[in-house]
Amino acid sequence: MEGLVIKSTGSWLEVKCEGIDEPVQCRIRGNFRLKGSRTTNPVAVGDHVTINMNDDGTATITSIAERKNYIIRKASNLSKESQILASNLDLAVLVISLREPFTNTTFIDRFLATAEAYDIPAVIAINKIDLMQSDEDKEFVEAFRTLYESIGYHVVTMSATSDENARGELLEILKGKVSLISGNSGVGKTTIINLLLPELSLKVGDVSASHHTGMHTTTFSEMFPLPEGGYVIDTPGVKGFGTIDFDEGTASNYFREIFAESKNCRFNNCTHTIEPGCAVLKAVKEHRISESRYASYLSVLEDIGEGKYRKPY
Ligand SMILES: Nc1nc2c(ncn2[C@@H]2O[C@H](COP(=O)(O)OP(=O)(O)O)[C@@H](O)[C@H]2O)c(=O)[nH]1
Ligand SMILES: [Mg+2]
Ligand SMILES: [Zn+2]
Repeated sequence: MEGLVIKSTGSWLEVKCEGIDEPVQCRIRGNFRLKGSRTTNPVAVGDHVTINMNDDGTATITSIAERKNYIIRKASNLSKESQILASNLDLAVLVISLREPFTNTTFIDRFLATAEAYDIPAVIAINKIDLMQSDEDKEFVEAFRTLYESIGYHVVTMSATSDENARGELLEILKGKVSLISGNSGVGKTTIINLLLPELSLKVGDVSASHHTGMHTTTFSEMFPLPEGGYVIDTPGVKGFGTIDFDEGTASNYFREIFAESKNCRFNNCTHTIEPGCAVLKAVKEHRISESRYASYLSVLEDIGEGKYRKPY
């Protein structure tokens, strides 16, 4: 039988199968190992698996389908092993707010770059738009939208607490997809998840509360089904995606407009910092690439210099 892993607690995995209402409790076959994998969990939320039913109603996972993408975090700071948080994501939604709190562009751009590196389409949801009602604030929101739309990102504005259409507008984007909801603390993620999953609202609260205590030992991740089809993912203790192995040579590949412009640089290995004939520097000077985006790119380079972006594998 085939199914989708919707919850992982380490030793037990819940698998949703077509035609069965309740998820099936599964274990992994003892000798099950992914070739070459250095992850602590061979099967993750979002995996498509084949299971064999046991007599007691539980089942054994016997194989896992190839993943189209996945997100990981290192099992611990010192560990070389990493944990797969979720796989086969269709979308990463970055929830931000421009007031209470203000999400800075460095955070946004790093998130978007990481999503590019993981090969996951990203959408920016500007929440708390009800706090941005003066002419000046409205202009700021539009400038923000224009910046990210010009790079090719889908931007939605919303108010999770005061706009009756917010749920419907979000569903347009989320329906039928497996989506990760991310963003800084306080921007409204929990409010949004409760809006999307009214019947599960208590449960969502419980789960996130338990994450604080049992982060590394209990639940890895969970997918919540949308009544309209699709799933939203709640991953414990993850603000964004964690680290990724950016390196000096490839970091610019994940900044779309910088990557596009870099094809015109004189040198193939241009880092777009001091090189003569750098098309990226020229584009920044001529305001075709935004200064804030370029600053975010530089901040990634600086981290590489300090070794903050270690290889996660
Ligand atoms: N004004 C305003 N407040 C909001 C909105 N969405 C959420 N909030 C409030 O922001 C605070 C943080 O929300 P929460 O969902 O806990 O954020 P999280 O940390 O991202 O999960 C709560 O007091 C919410 O009521 C919004 O659209 N407008
Ligand atoms: Mg929250
Ligand atoms: Zn260059």
